Order: sequence, then structure tokens, then C-alpha cells
Amino acid sequence: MAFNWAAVCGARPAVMGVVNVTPDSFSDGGRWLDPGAAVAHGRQLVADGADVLDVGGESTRPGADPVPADEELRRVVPVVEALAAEAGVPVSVDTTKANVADAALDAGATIVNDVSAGRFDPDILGVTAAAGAGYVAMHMLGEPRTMQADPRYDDVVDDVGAFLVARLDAARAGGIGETALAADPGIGFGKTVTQNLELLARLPELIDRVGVPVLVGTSRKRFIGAVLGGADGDLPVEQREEGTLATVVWALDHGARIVRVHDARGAAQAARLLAAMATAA
Ligand code: HH2
Repeated sequence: MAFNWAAVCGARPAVMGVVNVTPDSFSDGGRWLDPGAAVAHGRQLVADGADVLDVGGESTRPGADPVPADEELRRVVPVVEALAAEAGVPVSVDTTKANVADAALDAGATIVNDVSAGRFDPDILGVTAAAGAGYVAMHMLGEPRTMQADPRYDDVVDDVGAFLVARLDAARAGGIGETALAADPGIGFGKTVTQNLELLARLPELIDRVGVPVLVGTSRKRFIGAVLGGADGDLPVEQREEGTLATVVWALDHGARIVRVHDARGAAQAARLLAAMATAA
């Protein structure tokens, strides 16, 4: 059956919990590299309120080098397989490679989260379409190795919006159904602190423009550390949870339908409280 985001985030926004099976992710690299630890972490995220689990085997932090497909497959497939069988929530695979997406979908994933929006390996669109899976098209300026070098836009919201509209059209042309599509401005992917803040400030404009559910991933990212830091520099990654929650509440209150977070508890509680307040008027 074709994937429909409405089943995940139609009635209320969804919390996507991050399972990084990597040695080098920017906030939790190495913690869940062992498959058993990754699966246990996925279970904990669901217990904390995650509605979707996003399993990734390649860090996309600024400056990261690509991971060979066979290594990414080795990291991701067993974890996807175990979580798809037992977690009780949809599992997404965070990859830009068609063969990794294909294997993860075979192993039980039902969503492909593609931070390249089909630019790195265009076959990923056909693979997603053939499986009837959900698809997240994210904006990134160039590639992870160089994206933070000197990011420039005429108007960051217009430029990111135009990119997403074009990439969603490419996904449709690749056969992905309308209900399976979601879009993501790619917070931190080739953006200055100010550009990230402007994307969040003008989120409703972007949401109107793309016309599909929008996912926002701010969790522990550098712009939070930069805003909250002091004379000594950025607030370190392990102290960005409260700041993350502020951005999650903002994103949900400004129309995001999915938030991607490392710690699901606060985001899930925020989503429930926002819904309770919104219906009490
Ligand atoms: N952010 C990261 C990775 N994947 N996918 C989407 N759709 N949106 C995001 O904002 C996003 C993403 C970066 O976070 P993380 O996975 O923790 O880091 P790393 O890439 O270093 O593994």
C-alpha cells in the first residue's frame, strides 16, 4: 500500500527520533555503532514518545567524508530490520544512496529520508517509488564536505523554497505518489546562523510554498549553540537540549508536521501540550 504521511502526522504532528549508527555523528557519534545498542536506543526513543525512527549510517555533519555503500549497508540494515519488526512505529532510513535505500526498504523501512533530495543518486527516487515508500526531500547547499564554506542566498526562504518545489517535482516525475512526499528546509546544511534563524522565523511562508508536510530538524545544531553561547564560544552540543526544545515548540507552532530530534521525550511532551492548548480555546 502506498505510504501516506497523513497516517503519521495528519491528526497531530509527529516526532521522528534519530538513531545514528555511525562513529562520527556530530552529537552522538559512536554511541550506537553497535547494532544491539542502536536497537535498544530506538526502543527507548519510542518509549519516550517517538512516532517514527530515522536510522542513519552516514554522518552528514559539515566537513564529513562520504561512507562507502557496503559499510553503510552493514551499519544500517540489521538495525532497520530489528526496529521494523519490533518497534511498532514506521522506520525511516537516512541515506542518499539508492542501493542502501533499497536494502533498508527490503528490511522493513517504509520511509526514505534523503538529505540530497535525489541529487546525489537519482535512482533513489525510482527505488522509493517502486516500494510505495514515503520520501523526505531536504535542502542542502552543495555537499556536506563543503556546504558551510561560504553559504550565500539571494533570499534564503525563496531560494530554499524554489529548490524544494523543483526537487518535489523530480520526485513526482520519478513516480513517488503525492501523499508520500514531505519536504525539509535542511537546517544547518549550508546555512549561516542567521540564515537558519530566518528559515525558522519565516517557516509558514516555506510551508505554504511547498504544499506537502514539512519536517524540521534543529536538534542540537550549531546555530543553537551560537545563539546561546557566550564570550567563550558556542554552547557545547551536550548542553543544547533546552534550546532544541525551544526550536521544536516554535517549529510545531508555526506549522511543521514532523520534528526530527535526538531526545524524543521533550519534543513528544511539547507536541501533546501544544495540541491540548490549541483545542482548548
Ligand atoms: N539532520 C541531520 C541528518 N539528517 N535529515 C533531515 N530530513 N533533516 C535534518 O535536519 C537532518 C537529517 C544531522 O543530524 P544527525 O543525524 O544527528 O547528525 P550526523 O549527520 O552528523 O549523523
